[in-house]
Amino acid sequence: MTTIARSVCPFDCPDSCGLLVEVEGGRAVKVRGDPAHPYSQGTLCPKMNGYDRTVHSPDRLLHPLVRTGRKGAGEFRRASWEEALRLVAGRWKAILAESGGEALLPYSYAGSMGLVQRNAGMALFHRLGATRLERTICTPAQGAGWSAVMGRTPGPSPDVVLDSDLVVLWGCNAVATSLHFARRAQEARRRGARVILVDTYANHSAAIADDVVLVRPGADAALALGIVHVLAREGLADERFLAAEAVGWPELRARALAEYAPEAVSRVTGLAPAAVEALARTLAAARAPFLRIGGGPSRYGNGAMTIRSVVALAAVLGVHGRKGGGCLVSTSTSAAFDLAPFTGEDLLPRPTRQVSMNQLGRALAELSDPPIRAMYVWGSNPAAVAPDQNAVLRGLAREDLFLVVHERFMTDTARHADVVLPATTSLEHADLYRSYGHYAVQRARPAIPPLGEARSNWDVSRALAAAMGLEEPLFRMSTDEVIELLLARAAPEWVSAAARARLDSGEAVTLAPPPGPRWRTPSGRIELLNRAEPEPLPRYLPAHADGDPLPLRLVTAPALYTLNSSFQERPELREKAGGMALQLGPAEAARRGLADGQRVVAWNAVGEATFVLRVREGVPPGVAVAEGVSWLAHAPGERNVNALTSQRLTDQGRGSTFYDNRIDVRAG
Ligand SMILES: Nc1nc2c(c(=O)[nH]1)N[C@H]1C(S)=C(S)[C@@H](COP(=O)(O)OP(=O)(O)OC[C@H]3O[C@@H](n4cnc5c(=O)[nH]c(N)nc54)[C@H](O)[C@@H]3O)O[C@H]1N2
Ligand SMILES: Nc1nc2c(c(=O)[nH]1)N[C@H]1C(S)=C(S)[C@@H](COP(=O)(O)OP(=O)(O)OC[C@H]3O[C@@H](n4cnc5c(=O)[nH]c(N)nc54)[C@H](O)[C@@H]3O)O[C@H]1N2
Ligand code: SF4
Ligand SMILES: [Mo]
Repeated sequence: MTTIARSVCPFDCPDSCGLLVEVEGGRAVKVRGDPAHPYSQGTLCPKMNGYDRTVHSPDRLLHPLVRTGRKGAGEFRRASWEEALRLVAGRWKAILAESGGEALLPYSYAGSMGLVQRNAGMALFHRLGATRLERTICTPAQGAGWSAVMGRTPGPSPDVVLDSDLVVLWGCNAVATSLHFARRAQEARRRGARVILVDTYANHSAAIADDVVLVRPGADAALALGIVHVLAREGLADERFLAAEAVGWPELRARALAEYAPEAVSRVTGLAPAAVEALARTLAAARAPFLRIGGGPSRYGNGAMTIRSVVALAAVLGVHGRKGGGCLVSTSTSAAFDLAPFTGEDLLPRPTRQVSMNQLGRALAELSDPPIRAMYVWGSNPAAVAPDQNAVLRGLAREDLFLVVHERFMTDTARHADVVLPATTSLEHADLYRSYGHYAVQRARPAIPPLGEARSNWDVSRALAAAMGLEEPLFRMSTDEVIELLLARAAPEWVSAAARARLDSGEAVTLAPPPGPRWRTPSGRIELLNRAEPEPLPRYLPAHADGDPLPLRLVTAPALYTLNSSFQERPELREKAGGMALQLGPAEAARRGLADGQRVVAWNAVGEATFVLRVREGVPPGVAVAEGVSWLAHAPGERNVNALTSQRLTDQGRGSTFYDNRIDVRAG
């Protein structure tokens, strides 16, 4: 007999698609899109079509494991949960007694985006007084750039774009990373809109664009301000909108006119002055431009200022005042929920030290008083995804580091563990999902029972709390009770009683930002000038790699068939992805005597990695592109692209700078 369960895609993707899971005899036999989901409307990306093969993969971890070989060798024996929990609690207690709580480092990110499973370890580690992790690997600089101009103004609904006549994908490979936004952009295009891609190379989204504008990596602030210059000079800014809704236009205008003439911008961006002028005129001529700003331009030493400059440009165009116009960085569903009763900051004995997840290598090597002696990883694969891989791997291989990893698969991180704990997939546990790309939220119940002895993040957290002798009532709550708590504490102006009832029935519910001032900034207007910022006006700042000596800027963008290091358990997706590739344009390849398909080594001061070379027209001179972060087991040189990325941080938000590095390439 086949039953059908509703669920939600748990991955770190703006789409948070609705799923229908066909279940037979406790197995998920097919996963497809839920036509009733208001945003994804029944379609899934190629990764999630086939999620049943991830869930029932022969490589799933099904039992706790204890290390038998040397660190990182991947030799383990099976253990019971009881033994594993006793072992972990015993070691933690000894370390806490000798060195204090800060010797413990939890490391987690977005394996699951569910509010419960994503935050499941927080209360436990707060209670233990552990070192705190700054969860800043993704796009904190993007958020900082938005809020410098827009404060807490909610992002627009992505559906607005359907009425736009000019869609700009600005550093956003929507076809790969937000498929259902790409579909809306295509729908707008069918209705007559023009689509422009502003990126560092012709990525998969070039296929849905009318124009592709290639800008030098890290130079978008100069481009945005150059466009502002042309708008100001030619009287094309939306003066009426600016006079009514913004502060600081005279100041921004003066700066743009003085410093960002197309000729000056050309030197920084690599775009001809005429191209900057043409783009400005196209934007100004549109009735309702919609700018979708991706995370790409924010992952640089100047990332926050770059996003701030593009968000300021959107205001100068007056996009917010028009039907179909808008500027979407992310949506604002996080404001609907109060996680504090669950994450338990109040359990912290004192404000403990914080470590950036972008500087894990440094933390494991350099921290003292106390050094990090134990690490607990869940929902993340730092051996593959964190920058400066050699430093991370050196740290994880430390014989004196007690490493516990809670995982679905034997990742490169899990391989280094002393104790591996098996994790459920999203079909095996309950959760509450919000989205950062639209406004629908949904509650999911388990579709199938846990495989083997796998346990969810929250269940393991509770079990560890019990093994440590912690008695707070929170640690006795079931997952459903936590979901009830989060829903009960949800802001009523976001989640009404009627919405709540629909959520309980498993439906996806589209929330609306509560009524409030149009611009949620201190001045009540859009802040082109913001004196509370370290710099009152947007400007172009150099990126870190501008000072590096090597010739190629390395863009390490997301891949189509993987999501960060996830989905590599699936041979058919690996085959489609075609291996770990480095893309160069024909001129850069020829200059080095390199040919398509050959093995190459990319190198810089941080490290080196081996790739297969792909020679592609869409990659401009001075740029190299590597899509995706491979499992090291599938990497020809046992290092992936993150052996080439650095631990340097963004200008604001202490974010990652994954795209802000230079390399050179030689035959491998
Ligand atoms: N298939 C797939 N989907 C994913 C992911 C994945 O890895 N694969 N990752 C998920 C995650 S964690 C996130 S955060 C989201 C969003 O993931 P993001 O990383 O925010 O992805 P995009 O918004 O597509 O932005 C990447 C694009 O920015 C471009 N870019 C890089 N530097 C610059 C620059 O200086 N200027 C300009 N104009 N463009 C630049 C890159 O070339 C690339 O095309 O996607 C999620 N979805
Ligand atoms: N070079 C380069 N590096 C990057 C990026 C890039 O663009 N370029 N992108 C960066 C970005 S934007 C991000 S957000 C980070 C993401 O980094 P991570 O959040 O570490 O993402 P994943 O690689 O998907 O790893 C998630 C892991 O969680 C596991 N998992 C899934 N569900 C569960 C669960 O319910 N419980 C437990 N315990 N485990 C689970 C999965 O098996 C997987 O191994 O990577 C960053 N790294
Ligand atoms: S598009 Fe994103 S949210 Fe939708 S199924 Fe694919 S990974 Fe999941
Ligand atoms: Mo991310």
